[in-house]
Amino acid sequence: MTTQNKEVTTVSGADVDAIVVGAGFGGLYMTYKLRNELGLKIQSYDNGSDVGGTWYWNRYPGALSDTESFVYCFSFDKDLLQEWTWKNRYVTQPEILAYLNNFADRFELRKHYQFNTKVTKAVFNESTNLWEVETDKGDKVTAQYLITGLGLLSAANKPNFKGHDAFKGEQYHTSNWPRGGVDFTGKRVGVIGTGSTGVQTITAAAPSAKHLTVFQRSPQYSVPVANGPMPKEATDKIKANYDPIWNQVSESSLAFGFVESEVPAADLSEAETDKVFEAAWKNGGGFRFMFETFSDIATDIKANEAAASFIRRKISTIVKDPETAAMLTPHDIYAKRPLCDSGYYDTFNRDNVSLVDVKTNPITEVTSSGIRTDQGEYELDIIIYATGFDAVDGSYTRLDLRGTDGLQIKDKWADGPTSYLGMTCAGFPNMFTVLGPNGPFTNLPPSIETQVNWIADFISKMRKDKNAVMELSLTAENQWTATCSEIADMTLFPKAESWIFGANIPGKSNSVMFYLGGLSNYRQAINDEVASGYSSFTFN
Ligand code: FAD
Ligand code: NA7
Repeated sequence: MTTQNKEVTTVSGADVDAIVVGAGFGGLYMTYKLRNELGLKIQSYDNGSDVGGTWYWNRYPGALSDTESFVYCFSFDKDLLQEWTWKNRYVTQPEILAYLNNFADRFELRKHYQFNTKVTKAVFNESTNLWEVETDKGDKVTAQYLITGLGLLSAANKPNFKGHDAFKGEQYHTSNWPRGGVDFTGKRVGVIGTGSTGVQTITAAAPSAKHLTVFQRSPQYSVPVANGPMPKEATDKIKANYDPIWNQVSESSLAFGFVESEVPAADLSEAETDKVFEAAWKNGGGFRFMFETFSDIATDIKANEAAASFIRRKISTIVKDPETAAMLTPHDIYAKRPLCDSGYYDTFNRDNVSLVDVKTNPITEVTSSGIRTDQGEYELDIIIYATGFDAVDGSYTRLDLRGTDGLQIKDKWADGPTSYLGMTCAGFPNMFTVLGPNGPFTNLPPSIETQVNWIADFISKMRKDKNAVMELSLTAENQWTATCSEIADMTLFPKAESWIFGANIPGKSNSVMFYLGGLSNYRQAINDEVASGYSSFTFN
């Protein structure tokens, strides 16, 4: 596959037509669309030293996608779908990174990137109608369009524990893991955090550490994924059926590659629901456990309790020490992002693993030799922060990003981030956000592809019509935010405190950050905007 070398034209006196920030799924595909298909002159940046985004940074042990491999990829290149063979049912971090590297090579995308470069400032100049972008390497570049693929889980949340700099051992955040890996052999390792990342890290690190201490603030519900090699026959079947597979994905809500249940659990007996849950658990339920078994686990409190109760009983069966089992058992609603694991609860049966409750006894400080709570000090050689992300808007509010009238994005979003369709923002002309706030909550590559295609079509239309500027109406943005809130309120997700609503960051406004209406309805909404002649926008 070669790059299409279409003629490059730069409009409006800008240095380049478009600046793309990010080299994950979003930034790479945007770069491909704008350069290879539309022939725009572009400059792309990433602060990593190479492509991969999430999968470049999150190299912690056990890092695995919770989406099955056959749909954690791009769908547009039918040849690539046939040529690329996934090794396992769920994709490990090295395999996804290899896939994205191959994607960048295939379309010769690296030459459009400047790596090791952080975009620090982007200001819209109203007199020239151009974005003026600055980087930490001293670049100053102007462009008609600014397209951000900053990632919704890329700004790390590292709690500022008293004394954290005094620790004499090694300390790492999972999202900035050393490229050469970390050797746990003979080491006393402490992991803070038991979300998706913590669960994966703990399970993978336990066998090699001398001792692993898990600092748990909130226990969570987790379901095994039963990862393993993809049998050749299964791969062949998928490859022969990719057209219907992608049709099903785009017509589904979650885009996870399975048919979501339409059967409610609320009126069934415990014996009836348990039978279905047991089968899902055995087959490696993962996300399927919440969404393929029954239709109402995320919306009906009784159905939710049936699923939660099943997982609680599993914990008490798997974990041998009753005190540890009790600490690991959540009693709240099952409405955070569902966790998937590869033997998490069983890990606590190991002699070298212990659990510390830091909700009852919070971490008071990091000392030179470990972690201290009111209960005492835990001596450690390595501290791992699996404490998550300032999700969705975090990578925007950490930037000096200004629209018209000097409006700073962090001020605009002080009460919670807003957008129209997750892709455009009032007061920020000619800026497009891939996976911006209030975009779809799904398996993400299909949503990324959908958004990038829409943005590329939007830019094509503007070029065809010789528009210099697009500006979104605030009314459209407010309506979209209201729609996202209304849909979220129909689910149980706002009732749980998690990053999905910004509740994990102290002081952050707790607000809706996703469109929970599903990919199919989302596609309808963005197509309606096009069909209306982009009526939510004004053009000059
Ligand atoms: P990213 O991959 O996050 O890329 C953003 C890039 O932008 C990064 O490289 C970052 O360094 C760069 N960047 C940000 N700000 C700047 C700046 N100012 N200047 C320069 N560069 C900048 N999603 C799923 O659908 N299924 C899963 O199973 C799944 N598992 C996940 C597991 C982990 C551990 C994590 C962290 C995320 C997971 N996700 C999963 C979400 C995942 O982030 C998306 O699937 C997808 O990779 C996002 O791609 P992206 O291009 O939008 O962002
Ligand atoms: P999460 O889901 O936000 O989990 C972070 C964990 O860290 C969670 O257990 C937190 O406890 C814990 N945490 C955070 N701050 C502290 C402090 N100060 N003290 C103790 N414990 C703390 O992040 P993940 O990285 O696991 O997952 C986020 C997404 O990224 C996920 O969807 C993956 O796909 C990748 P809490 O629950 O807040 O009590």
